[in-house]
Amino acid sequence: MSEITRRDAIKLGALLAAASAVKWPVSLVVKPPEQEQSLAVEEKVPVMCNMCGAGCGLYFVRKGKVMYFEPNLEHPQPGLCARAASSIQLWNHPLRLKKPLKRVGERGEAKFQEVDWETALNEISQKLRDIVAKYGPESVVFTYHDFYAWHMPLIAFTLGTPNYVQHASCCHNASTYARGLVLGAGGPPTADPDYENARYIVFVGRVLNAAMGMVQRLQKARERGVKLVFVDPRMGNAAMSEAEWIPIIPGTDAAFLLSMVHVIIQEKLYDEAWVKKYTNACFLIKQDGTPVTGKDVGKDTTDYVVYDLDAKDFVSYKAAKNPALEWEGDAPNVGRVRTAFLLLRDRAALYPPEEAEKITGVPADTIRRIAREFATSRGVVEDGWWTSKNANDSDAFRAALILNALVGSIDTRGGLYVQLGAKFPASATAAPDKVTTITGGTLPPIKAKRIDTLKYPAVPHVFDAVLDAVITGQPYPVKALIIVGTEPFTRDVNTQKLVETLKKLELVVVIDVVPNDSVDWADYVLPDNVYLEREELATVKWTPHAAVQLSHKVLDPPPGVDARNGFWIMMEIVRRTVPDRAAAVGYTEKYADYHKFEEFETLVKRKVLESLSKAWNVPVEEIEKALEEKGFYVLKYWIPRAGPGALKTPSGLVEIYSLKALDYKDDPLPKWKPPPYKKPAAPNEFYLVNGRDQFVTAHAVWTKNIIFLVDRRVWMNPRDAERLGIKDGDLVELEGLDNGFKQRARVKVTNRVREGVLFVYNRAGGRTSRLIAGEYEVMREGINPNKFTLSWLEPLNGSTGLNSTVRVTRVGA
Ligand SMILES: Nc1nc2c(c(=O)[nH]1)N[C@H]1C(S)=C(S)[C@@H](COP(=O)(O)OP(=O)(O)OC[C@H]3O[C@@H](n4cnc5c(=O)[nH]c(N)nc54)[C@H](O)[C@@H]3O)O[C@H]1N2
Ligand SMILES: Nc1nc2c(c(=O)[nH]1)N[C@H]1C(S)=C(S)[C@@H](COP(=O)(O)OP(=O)(O)OC[C@H]3O[C@@H](n4cnc5c(=O)[nH]c(N)nc54)[C@H](O)[C@@H]3O)O[C@H]1N2
Ligand code: SF4
Ligand SMILES: [Mo]
Repeated sequence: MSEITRRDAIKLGALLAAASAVKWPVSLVVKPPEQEQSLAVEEKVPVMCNMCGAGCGLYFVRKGKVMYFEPNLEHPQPGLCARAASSIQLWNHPLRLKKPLKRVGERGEAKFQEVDWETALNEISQKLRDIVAKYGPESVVFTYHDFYAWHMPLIAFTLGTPNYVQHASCCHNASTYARGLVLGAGGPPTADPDYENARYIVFVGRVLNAAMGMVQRLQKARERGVKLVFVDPRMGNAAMSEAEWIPIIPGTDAAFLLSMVHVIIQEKLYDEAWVKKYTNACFLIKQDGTPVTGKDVGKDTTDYVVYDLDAKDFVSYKAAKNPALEWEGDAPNVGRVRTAFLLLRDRAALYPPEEAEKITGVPADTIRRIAREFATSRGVVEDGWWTSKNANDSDAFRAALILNALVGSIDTRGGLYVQLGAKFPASATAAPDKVTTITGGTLPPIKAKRIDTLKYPAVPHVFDAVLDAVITGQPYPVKALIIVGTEPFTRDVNTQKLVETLKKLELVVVIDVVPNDSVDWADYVLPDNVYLEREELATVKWTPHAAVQLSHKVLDPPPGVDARNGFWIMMEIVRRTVPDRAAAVGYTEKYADYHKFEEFETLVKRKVLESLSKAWNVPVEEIEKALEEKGFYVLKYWIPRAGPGALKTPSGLVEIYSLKALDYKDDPLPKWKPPPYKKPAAPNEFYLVNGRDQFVTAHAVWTKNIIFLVDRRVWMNPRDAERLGIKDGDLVELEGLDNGFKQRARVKVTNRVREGVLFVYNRAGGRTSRLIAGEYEVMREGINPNKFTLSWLEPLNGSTGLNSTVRVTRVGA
């Protein structure tokens, strides 16, 4: 049997409506007409790859029964990497979740019985009704990652909970905090190097084999001879050709980058005019750390003031003709004041290269050379994606942004762009007086505050706060967890605490496509569509331009797989729990009939398109036509300029001295803090770091091509191996220095990892689900590095520490 496409599905819609006894989607799995089996019949439909969070533009091509992908080369972020190419294997994966499952054993035992959708959804909703009645809707938490991220506010607010808590504290919270403080920008794609035009790029803890659009843009820069520097305890694949690798001690990046700041200031290698014009370096700061305003010094303005060397007076920073960068003196009423630049200079002076060498293990001469090369070529320091590694990383990424500011590399050619933003509307917004949804519905306000930002106010999506609430009942109880397309066991810190939480919850639901580790702990497992089986309208992430894209639905689930669209699954759970609220947002009982759901999706899509059309003053039809035919639409092109326009910082400028940090009672300047895990002290104690490469991936680690390419060994430097008498391929046991957790793995001896450091790929191995079977059992081999961690989180932004330290014992050949 073969499957049919969306177009066929539309044609079939009428037929199906007549055959009311037949339930979608099973009935859609039909044999296509004979002539369509011919390779000559070609269909080429744009889709957005979902095999990692990058969302590249692909074409899904079908010639008869042959299906494959091509890159969408005109797309602002053209894709197609090995993970994308293998994604068809997720669709007809032998371990694919096929029917809703209900737990019959203990949590963790993975004993289930198959149930039908009605039973599963009704039982879940019955339980949720009890929980909501007893503890309030806020006791229900959704945790998720990329899948349905846009839909989450609508789903959660309709249920009445503010708690949709993403993966971000384990991903980008450190750099998001930094971007917020220095640039007033948001998550990783909101700023990134202008790769095409870059002259010199410093990557800190980035492998870059993630997000093909970037790799392709970078290729253009490579052809022009850009210099690439990878600061990383291990050498990733991207660092292997025509690049410099700087093996650094884990968790010391802030010291390295601040030392670069020191060299650049000391040797006057910064762009003084740019710094004066586009940053708040000239702001005058009082002894208590707060900025001087006109009012403070008796002027007729509430603006921040600078010292104007021409006027020889305190002048609004907006009006100054010749602001002083290095000025210190007495100001009326406020006493001694100094420019922000002088404070930065003094902070960076704590890290002269010789001192930084002691912290980072990078030779002082190297730090000096990189600083000089970077400044004289007006380079760019990449601002980070997965930056939650040591629970001290936000300072590193603040320093990275300051380095860019010092050389005038923000919103300039070859510098860091600040993304235009597509003005994509939210699916729902919670205002103090009411909730409004994309469908035009309104609901009473959400009373409870988010469980994460109560504890980590600066950046949301800190899952550890959910665990705390489950275990302690504080600040309010959390009783139900719905895990959607994300895997807390390979995602989050502190596995013991996660297990304790999963045992304690009153309801655990997992919505996934394959048996990830948390499936074993679920009361109900609900099989979702893979991305090729649903439509998705989204922004284009990794582009400076404002652009949107449409991923078309190209497949139905294969025979025997009764998967449903996760948006429907969640809306149905919500409707069956709180029918009146669901009706208020336009989601009524008629959508219980799954094949009517497309109407609701179409309504939502229409509203988004109308909103975009209004925001950009482009006809809906024009956007729609482009999305249908090419899969994307560019709303506005970014053009490099001399420096950024008004930023969303308190001053509107690049804030090398962060005024927002003062609101959080945080240090306005970055500094290096030692990471929270125990420092290796004995000869057999190591840092354990982890990361990615082309063949290791979020979402796709399950596909067959990838699974057998992945390296599940622990990388060890030859000198360490020799010292410990360990040979390539030997079996070792790792024991967490902080939590005593033990796990065994084989060693790969390679000089691609710094001495004293071990490296493993995250998500590649150490899988535990009892439902993993057959040749896929190889996924059990190797290490899950997260199991060696405790709840190490940065205050304010909750960025976690996923590196750790371990003791190594050889246990066999
Ligand atoms: N192939 C692939 N691509 C992906 C994904 C995937 O899973 N696989 N996931 C997507 C997602 S969600 C994200 S966030 C991005 C992430 O993409 P990146 O931000 O590029 O993150 P990683 O690829 O994990 O690279 C982490 C690197 O940091 C190094 N490292 C570890 N600790 C330290 C440290 O203390 N200091 C320094 N300087 N380096 C350190 C590791 O050795 C590793 O080489 O990739 C996206 N694309
Ligand atoms: N030690 C360590 N920890 C890390 C990282 C690291 O590099 N090292 N990286 C961190 C980062 S940057 C991130 S983003 C997180 C990522 O962590 P997760 O968000 O957990 O990402 P994945 O591991 O890719 O899990 C994705 C899940 O989605 C499922 N899935 C795939 N397609 C679909 C679909 O269409 N629908 C549904 N419902 N499910 C689907 C997959 O089967 C898988 O279970 O991990 C973080 N944790
Ligand atoms: S980089 Fe990520 S989104 Fe892009 S093609 Fe590869 S897996 Fe897909
Ligand atoms: Mo991530």
